[in-house]
Amino acid sequence: MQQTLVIIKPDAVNRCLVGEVVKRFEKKGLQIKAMKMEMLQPYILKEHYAHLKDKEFYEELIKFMSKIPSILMVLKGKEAVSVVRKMVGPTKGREAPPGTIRGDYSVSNQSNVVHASDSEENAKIEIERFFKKEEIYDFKKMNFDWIYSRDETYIDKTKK
Ligand code: IDP
Ligand code: MG
Repeated sequence: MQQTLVIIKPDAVNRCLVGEVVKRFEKKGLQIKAMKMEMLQPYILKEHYAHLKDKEFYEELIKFMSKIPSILMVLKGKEAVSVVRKMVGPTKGREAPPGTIRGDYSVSNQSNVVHASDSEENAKIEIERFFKKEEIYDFKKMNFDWIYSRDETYIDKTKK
């Protein structure tokens, strides 16, 4: 099974959308392995958004993301990275289709409610960036047997 990083961004925290967003991931069947509230500091955000450092909106993005606390989560599930990205939708809120989190709750390019890792490789890097090992809990999710078929859970048992 895969793990992925989700950040419920300051706009969503300020707009009281935390429960709404968490509910969607839980209902989908993803396992919450870690969750915390944190005031993200500019140094870590600069690292996290390094791929955008030449964009004109970069400084503004760092300010927005460090203004008030965010909620950070590690979610686990089969192909969790792409499952979560599909649920989140494309970057720009106005273009994101209804039914996606951004499509339902954002009309902005910047204030788009959630961050989600875009590849398995980046998920690993991002989880390490924001979470200590001991903040991520390893426990058997009771209903995985009902969420996946036998073969899906069997294959993954070897990988954990
Ligand atoms: P992603 O969040 O969908 O992976 P990225 O291109 O990695 O999109 O951009 C990271 C974040 O930068 C976006 O989620 C959004 O908050 C912000 N951003 C992206 N494009 C724009 C823009 O054109 N104007 C303002 N902010 C932007
Ligand atoms: Mg991105």
